[in-house]
Amino acid sequence: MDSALDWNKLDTYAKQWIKEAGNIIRNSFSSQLMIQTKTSPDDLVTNMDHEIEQFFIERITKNFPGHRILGEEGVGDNVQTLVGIVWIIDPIDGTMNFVHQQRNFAISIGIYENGVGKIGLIFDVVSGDLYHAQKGQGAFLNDVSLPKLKNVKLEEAVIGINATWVTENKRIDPTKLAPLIKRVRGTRSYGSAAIELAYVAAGRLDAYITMRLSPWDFAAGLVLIEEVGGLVTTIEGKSLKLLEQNSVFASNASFHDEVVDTYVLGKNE
Ligand code: 2AM
Ligand code: CA
Repeated sequence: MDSALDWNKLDTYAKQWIKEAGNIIRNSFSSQLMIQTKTSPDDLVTNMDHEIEQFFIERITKNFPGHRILGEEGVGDNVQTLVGIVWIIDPIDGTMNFVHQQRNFAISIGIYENGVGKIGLIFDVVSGDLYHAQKGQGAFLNDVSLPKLKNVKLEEAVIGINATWVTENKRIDPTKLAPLIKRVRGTRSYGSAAIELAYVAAGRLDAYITMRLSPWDFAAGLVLIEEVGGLVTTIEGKSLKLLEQNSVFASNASFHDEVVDTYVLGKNE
């Protein structure tokens, strides 16, 4: 293992590349996009998703040979274990927003060492906001340090959730979360898991709930949220697995257990 690895250098490169990649995406708005569907009509991929993933792979392999890359579009390595340094990259998180709105999408990069999240970067490309954290050093929005999350009552919480999970779907009984939605102050849905996780870290959302995310959707957000004292687990309160799809419940620590116990596990009925 590369024991002398300079994490600050890694962080500096990753930040520089994420901003360069953001510029490439912004400059692409005026050119014709090639849009394809993947698993279903709502699962989109564009030539830019591929191009940006390739952009990172070229730079990482040149500057950090030996590091492995797990990317959404599968251009990187066939990552089966988390041994060593693994870059977990979503070149465009919120591809549907990218295609339909040209905003509210992000580049998400989590850098893990032996399965432990060391660096989390989420770049909201159009707003220009970079959310970043190194494990143990706090989280930041651009140059501003993000404070630890304050206690929030559920009645005063604003949570990110997509309406899919309270209508008929394959992953959760839609009646489970409906009472939670009634109880909280409000709900929002932005259509980019990375941005929603960054918002939890920044205290703009008090929680984010979704039933199906891939590692590249949450790898960076997990590092950011843990740095501000938030919790990120599956909806049943278990640890996330980094090599498979998970449900994700990211929230302010003050009501995390209460939501899992009352609304998901039905313990207090
Ligand atoms: P994407 O745009 O990178 O595909 C939308 O609600 C959020 O869920 C986005 O972050 C989107 O990521 C993610 N998402 C959409 N379809 C998904 C799928 N089939 N598996 C995992 N995550 C998905
Ligand atoms: Ca993506």
